[in-house]
Amino acid sequence: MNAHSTSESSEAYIALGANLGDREDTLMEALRRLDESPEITVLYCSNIYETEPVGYVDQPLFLNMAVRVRTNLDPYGLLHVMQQIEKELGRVRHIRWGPRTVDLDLIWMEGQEENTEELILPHPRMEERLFVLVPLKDIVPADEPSGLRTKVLAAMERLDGKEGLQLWKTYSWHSVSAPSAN
Ligand code: PH2
Ligand code: MG
Ligand code: MG
Repeated sequence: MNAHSTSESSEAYIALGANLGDREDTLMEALRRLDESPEITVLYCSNIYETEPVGYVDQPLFLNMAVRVRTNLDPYGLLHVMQQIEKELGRVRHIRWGPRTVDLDLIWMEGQEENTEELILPHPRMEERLFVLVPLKDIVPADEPSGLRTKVLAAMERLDGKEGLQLWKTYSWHSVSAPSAN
């Protein structure tokens, strides 16, 4: 237990993106490290999509995916683990929305709303980004109690065709040590 541990676990969704180096390898390493964190279990992974850069457009194509985790950490504890993984995998921040080895964004967490300098939940731009919504759609169940799936589908419809995105690899999660991809 640490200061950010809670007695009950909850589910959270994390979006991942990479556009420098061996992108797929970096995403897999990030998943492995998340799952190896003592208080985080990766439950489901989306497919991997190759996406055109949004925001700052003069940069390489991204690979994007999303994962659903279960954790005993509170939102800040989870965020700190994610930031540590970004750091370990060599992320250097140069340009806002610019190229990155790996980016982990906390998108949504069961029962949590935050609005601080450090963290806004749900993620304020999730509904504007197909590269977040399309992977989420793969892993948010229809019966998710807060209606997240309906929100994702409605936002996707509004954005239809506005961002370049294509399936890169179908992916199904079994265990990190033996990812099954085809
Ligand atoms: N991340 C950004 C800015 N632009 N574009 C794509 N396609 N994918 C991303 O993950 C991404 C982006 C800021 O984090
Ligand atoms: Mg981001
Ligand atoms: Mg980020």
